[in-house]
Amino acid sequence: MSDTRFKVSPGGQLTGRLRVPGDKSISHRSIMLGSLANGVTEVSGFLEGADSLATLQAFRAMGVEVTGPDNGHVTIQGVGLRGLQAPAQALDLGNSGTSMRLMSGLLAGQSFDVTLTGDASLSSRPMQRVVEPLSRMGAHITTTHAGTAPLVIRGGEVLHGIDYAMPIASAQVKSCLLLAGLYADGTTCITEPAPTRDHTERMLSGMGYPLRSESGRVCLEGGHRLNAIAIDVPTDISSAAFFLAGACIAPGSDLVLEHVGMNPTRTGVLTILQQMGAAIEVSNRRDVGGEPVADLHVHPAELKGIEIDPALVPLAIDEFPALFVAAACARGRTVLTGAEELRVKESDRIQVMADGLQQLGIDATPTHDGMIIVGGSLTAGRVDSHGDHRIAMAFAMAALRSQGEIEILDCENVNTSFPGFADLAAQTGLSIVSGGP
Ligand code: SPQ
Repeated sequence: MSDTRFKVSPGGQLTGRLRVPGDKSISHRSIMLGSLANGVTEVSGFLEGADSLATLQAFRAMGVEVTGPDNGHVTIQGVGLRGLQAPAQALDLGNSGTSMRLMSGLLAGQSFDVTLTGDASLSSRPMQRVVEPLSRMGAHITTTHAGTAPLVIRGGEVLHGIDYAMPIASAQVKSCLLLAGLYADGTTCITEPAPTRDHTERMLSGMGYPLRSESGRVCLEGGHRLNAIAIDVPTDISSAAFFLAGACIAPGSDLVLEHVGMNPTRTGVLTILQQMGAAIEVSNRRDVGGEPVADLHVHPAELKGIEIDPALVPLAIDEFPALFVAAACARGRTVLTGAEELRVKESDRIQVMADGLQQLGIDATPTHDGMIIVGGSLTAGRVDSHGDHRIAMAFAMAALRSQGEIEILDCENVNTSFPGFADLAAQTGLSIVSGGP
């Protein structure tokens, strides 16, 4: 547990124009695919957070020359699909599930052995979901008895394409198998039970890799090349979500979030907030390098509780901590179902959010696959984020409507996805102090 705590005084409003940091999912993929491309990939808007930096360091450790990040700018000298070198030691991926799951696919096709490790949270997250289909492709990967990291990946195995129907809607599993498919004989096809984020497919296509994608099924053949491109990373809608929820619940707010990634596989948070009655205006829609972006103008609104459509869950999977806070401030009952995946994120986001909301006087009942929240008045209190960046930021925003100070424990990992969160939130109107006990 880290010593970093947030202390947030009650009240305030969020005003002004701001840009949250770059998209985490796209930042990871820019390093991975930029490294495997032929030529020089120039990335702008890269997220300088601990998770994407763990991916960057891992590729440096495999011999890729990466310059930066410098103010979001990264230059990657691509080594081609076969140009990675054996790292001198295990690759430590910190807190980052995306790094571990995507890289396990890509590394299963290399000629060298490699071990992937992570922190306590990452070492408790399920990896069998990638190891099992990769093994079917011919990969050799060992895990702990519990199916968790460290992952020991044996090099020199011949991979074969498979036709895989994913049992869970996971962009990480899909992307992992697509990356393994780059190295496989024949065709790799993946069918998803519901749409999940498609940044890997977009970037592969942008780099000229032939890929077929239609109605929930994506296929590619191994052995083609990736051509380096310029990648302009939009800002992360998952980071914007805290400010969206905050401005919705705080009277007097008037906030513009600029250049937000609006990929339709990520915008479930907007749909859900709008169904709850939020006043969010979308303007200046444009395309940056194959990803849609827009500016979002948010005013406070009287939110109402809703039954969240389970079809929206994968499209808003990382935004539920922020949405739970919005639901706590809404009139009536909000019911979430079909979201059992939240239990295996950086923390058990159902239990940890329910505990924290109850601590703040809200009627929040966790269920096996979601939560029932009855909107009410938030009291002062102390909540434990359990080292989960999104839980820490969500409870910080709750103070906009609480009756007293909210203290949030174990906030260091906010740096994994949103370095500078406390400063940016303070500039925007949140009375937040980050520090030790
Ligand atoms: O990388 P990590 O730790 O798994 O990050 C999270 C997050 O909240 O930042 C999940 F805990 O985002 C995942 C997301 O939940 C990032 C991601 C991706 O970039 O492909 C996909 C989602 O995970 P999954 O398991 O649904 O595929």
